[in-house]
Amino acid sequence: METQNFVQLEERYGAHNYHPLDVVIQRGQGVWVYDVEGKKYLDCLSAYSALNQGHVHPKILQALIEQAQKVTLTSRAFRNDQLPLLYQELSEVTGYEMSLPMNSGAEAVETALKLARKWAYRVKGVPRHRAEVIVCDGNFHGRTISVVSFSSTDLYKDDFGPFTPGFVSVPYGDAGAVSAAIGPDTAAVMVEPIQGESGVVMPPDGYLRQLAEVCRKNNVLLIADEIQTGLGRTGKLFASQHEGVRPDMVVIGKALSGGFYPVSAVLADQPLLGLFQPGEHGSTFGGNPLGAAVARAALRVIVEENLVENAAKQGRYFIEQLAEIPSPFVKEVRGKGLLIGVELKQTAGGARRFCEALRDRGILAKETHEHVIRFAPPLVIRREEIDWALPLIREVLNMP
Ligand code: IF1
Repeated sequence: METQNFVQLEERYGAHNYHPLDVVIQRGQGVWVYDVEGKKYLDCLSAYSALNQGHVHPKILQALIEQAQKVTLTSRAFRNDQLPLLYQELSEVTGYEMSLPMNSGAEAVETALKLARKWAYRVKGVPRHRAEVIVCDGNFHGRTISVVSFSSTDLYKDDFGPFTPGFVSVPYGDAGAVSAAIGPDTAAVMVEPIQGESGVVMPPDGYLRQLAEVCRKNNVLLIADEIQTGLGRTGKLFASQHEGVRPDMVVIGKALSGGFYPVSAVLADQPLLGLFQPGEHGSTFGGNPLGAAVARAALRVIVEENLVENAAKQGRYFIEQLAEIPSPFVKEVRGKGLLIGVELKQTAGGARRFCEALRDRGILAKETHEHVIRFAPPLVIRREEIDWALPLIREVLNMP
């Protein structure tokens, strides 16, 4: 079957909650994917940073196959021999004492919010059902009803009320606004160190450090959503580390499984994660042995292959080179590590047509927020692959 047949089937039988580029991927390896017509593309999206280790990483594949042949799911009614090792290895790699495994990012965000509320009632002494969480305008934390309750994007939210109360949104990048929004019932502040969906929006230097300080002073938890920025993407294991900040809770997902299988987690120390009592929270698949084995291998690859360092190094080069491309359309090139946004001027006519032109030349990138092209290749990318892409990107940024 050809591309158009797959597109037609999808349009006919699938819900239309996406508007994908018309490329039908059949196989992937490392930074490359191949479509059903055998055409090769450099993946510059990495499934929104879930593929930091590259497509079908052989070590993660091996772990998946081996575990799938043994046992895949036990439920948490019983214990399995993979989850304890994942707990231990996550703790060693991240420096947090404990973790709680879920599946999708949104579920892990919900988990962090539940824990923050529980902490507010049981430790801080907030009156029951009054806890508030401060979030930021332009946030993206997932698609569940509670999470879209505090979205500032109409498209994600408008038709899906009634909403979950208990959230206050303040401008992103303004620690003073957070400080002013804190009251006696504030449980937590939840923030993305860089806003991915909003168009790779980088807060001013010092923002996260100031937030951490404001939170500490006011006995409020700091929750970092590192689902997209974490696990090496920005050139540190966590983006919060660029400012030397250690949030009370870190939420991770996406690359925790190297793109094989949904695995997410909340990381925190014992005084916080120890608050959950049996029965209060859970998931059928969360912490299953297949996901745990995959996550263990995915973490090992990040460490053993020095992907954090490579993201820093290649990211510096990629951003530098992109910034040097002369183009009538580019307003700004920004990013950290391999999370890069090229913001176009209004006169460019939107980023979509540039992404389509990139696809035609063998580069897969996705527009975000209409005017930003996001470049976020797998962290295994090498300089020669960036050098292959640069002239093509240059050509596209100079189309009529
Ligand atoms: C989609 C965007 C990226 C996330 C952060 C939580 C989640 C995400 C910081 C939820 C998910 C996704 C999901 C995907 C597109 C995507 C995205 F363009 F919408 F904004 F990455 F930039 N926190 N991000 O970025 O994780 O439940 O999806 O596992 O189509 O919704 P999830």
